[in-house]
Amino acid sequence: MTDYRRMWSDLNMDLEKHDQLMNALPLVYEDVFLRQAGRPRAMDYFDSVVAEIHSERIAELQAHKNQGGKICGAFCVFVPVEIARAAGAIAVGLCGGSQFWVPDGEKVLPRNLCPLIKASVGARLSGTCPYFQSCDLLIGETTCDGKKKAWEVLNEYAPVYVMDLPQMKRPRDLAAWREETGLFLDKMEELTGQRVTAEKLAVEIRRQNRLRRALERLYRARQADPVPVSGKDALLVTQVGFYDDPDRFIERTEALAAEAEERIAAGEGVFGAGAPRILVTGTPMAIPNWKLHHIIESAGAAVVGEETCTGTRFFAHQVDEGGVTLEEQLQALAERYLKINCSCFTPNPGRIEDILRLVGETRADGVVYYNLQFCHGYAVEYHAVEKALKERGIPVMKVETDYGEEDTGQLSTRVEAFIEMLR
Ligand code: BJ8
Repeated sequence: MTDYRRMWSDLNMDLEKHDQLMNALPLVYEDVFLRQAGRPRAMDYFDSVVAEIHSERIAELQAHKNQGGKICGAFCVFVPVEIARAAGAIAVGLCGGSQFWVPDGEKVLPRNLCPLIKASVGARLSGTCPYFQSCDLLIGETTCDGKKKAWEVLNEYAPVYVMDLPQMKRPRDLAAWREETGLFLDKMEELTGQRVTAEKLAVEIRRQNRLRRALERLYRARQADPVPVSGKDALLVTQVGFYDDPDRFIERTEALAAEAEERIAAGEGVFGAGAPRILVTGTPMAIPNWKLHHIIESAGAAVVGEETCTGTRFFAHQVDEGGVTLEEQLQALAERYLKINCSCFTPNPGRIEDILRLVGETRADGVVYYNLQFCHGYAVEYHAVEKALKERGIPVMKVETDYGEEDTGQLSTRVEAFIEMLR
């Protein structure tokens, strides 16, 4: 038995089923990523992270645990990872993006539920995700109804702590979220047995701000024409940012952004100058969900930005670094996180403002509204987004899909027609 198989076995994983999952990945990855022409050299690192997705990073998590450290897993960009890290824990993102996990999720959840939720729960139930198996605590949150209720089911299999996110953005909601942020700090201290000091929290606030800035630098590079990095590669980078070692990730993302800037200076790109430019907005795309980007870019358009939680909602806005006391830092954290414009808020005008601004910044020719099936919040919010875009003459199309491949042909036809219209 190789060391990694022993590690997975020690994590109580279903090795046979896990083999099935991992056997499919290299083929898909080659088709979606490695066949792209003219990729930046700095993408090699992210390719290697995916190649070792269930081995090297998991070994790092286990080394942390062997030294008495704790691991916590989150499903939403509202969870302030700075606090978990300041308490000595490693935080990883756990959202499931694979159809492989959906059938196991459907054993305990309704079939007519968002695939992200079914896959996330299925990943835990199937014993095939070493990130889930490594976690000492799962962090849920009260965003959409599906997730909120799924925590109750998931809690039968692993301990879940739920953060209560307000659904409006009034001053009293910010006060409630500030209080919730403090309770999360208490919970993290209880989990790890370590005190969160203002000094430690300041270090983690600066670290996560650097990580956001690195992603933002890459995002800005994509505003050039020709675009120096594909949307698929940029999406992959953000997905990796949810579970990689943060310092290493910052270094490698900055290297990629620097290479992208060199390409811009040299007039080089991965698509020809003048290729149609698409802004994607909507529900998150958890790894390995690359379906829509692959369809768009296979049709010859470049995805130049994502107004999603695996895009700008992950890295927009810095936490104010001026806080000296824990009180001030918690307030700054609460304020930054409550700026995220998820459709679970009502009303949610900030998201429309963001989309309009991003269309301008990215010089997008059109918008593709990505809606995971049965995600009602984003589905209903399409009405207001479509209205705002149409009023300004910005073409938009809505894509509602799941993780399956059955509709790929039909979606490709629709996307191709949309892109043809943009040309
Ligand atoms: S902040 S988008 S990560 S909640 S797609 S599970 S909303 S039914 S993932 Fe999300 Fe946080 Fe909001 Fe972002 Fe529900 Fe919709 Fe599924 Fe979703």
